[in-house]
Amino acid sequence: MTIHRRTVLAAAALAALATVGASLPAFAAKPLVIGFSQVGAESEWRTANTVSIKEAAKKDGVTLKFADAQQKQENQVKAIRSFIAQKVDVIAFSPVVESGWDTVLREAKAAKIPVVLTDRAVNVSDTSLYVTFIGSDFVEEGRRAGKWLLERAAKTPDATLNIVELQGTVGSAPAIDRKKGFEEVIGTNSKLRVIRSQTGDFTRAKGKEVMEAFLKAEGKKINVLYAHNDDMAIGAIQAIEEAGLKPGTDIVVISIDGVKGAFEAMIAGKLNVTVECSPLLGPQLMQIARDVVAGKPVPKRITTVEGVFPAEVAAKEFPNRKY
Ligand code: GZL
Repeated sequence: MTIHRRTVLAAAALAALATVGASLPAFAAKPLVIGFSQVGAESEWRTANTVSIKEAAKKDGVTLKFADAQQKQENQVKAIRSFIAQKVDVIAFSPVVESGWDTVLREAKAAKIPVVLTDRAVNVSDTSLYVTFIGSDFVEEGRRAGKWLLERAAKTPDATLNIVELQGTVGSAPAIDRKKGFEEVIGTNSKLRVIRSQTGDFTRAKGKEVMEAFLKAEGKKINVLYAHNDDMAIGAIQAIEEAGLKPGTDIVVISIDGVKGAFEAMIAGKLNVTVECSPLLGPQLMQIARDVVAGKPVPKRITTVEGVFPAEVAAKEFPNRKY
């Protein structure tokens, strides 16, 4: 049978189905179109998050319009406006910072395009501007980092521990909340003191640069580094070694994400613990987008389940890591 004849027959079959009000077969439904605005490519975590989303879209037959904002809010706003103009079915994004989204999200609402937040939250006056937020509990991640340090400090109860902190991107939900959770826990022990705190913008390069400044200012007074992500910790580890000190021994190193680079640093004895923050949000995002378009109820908040990985378990756990 020629392709033309097959096409005519298929069209006739669909027309017949349509006339009797039958629902079109799955193969005839147009693919779901999702516009996704990604923060950037600033860290191992972000790269793994992008891979998860792109692979899940491909596997799910979703048409993904993907925009990398290079860590600039104005680029995310432009991308969201472009998705509105293209009349995508769902807009999803990981907001680089918490504030400044009300106007563009109102435009999406006026265009009747549902918005799904992934990874990071937004601060908006009207929470109906987004359908749901899929991501980690960053305050809890900060608490877990603090609890690990409390337990370690209990072994030397009389020692004062001077902590330096590498914060994430200024104004971002993970930076704000990881700081909050960590301080909430270490505040219960007056011997634990944050003596320097500055943003490393979640990158290895900036993490190294700021740690060099911390070491220049405080030197051997530093007992602990708390980094809001593994990439900044890995950059800082280079600075610590270049200063002739032993990361993981002379300076205890605590970080968050749980990327492969962190496990390699723990196995090398240079990092003491990483608190997991899973970037593997792709499959959940595709399912939620389908449910939203189908008009199914979805929870306002979907929190990812995560663990804590001290150096002692790194070698055993490493082969199981997916990012
Ligand atoms: C956390 C994510 C953060 C990671 C960083 O969910 O937003 O951004 O911790 C990444 O590695 O850059």
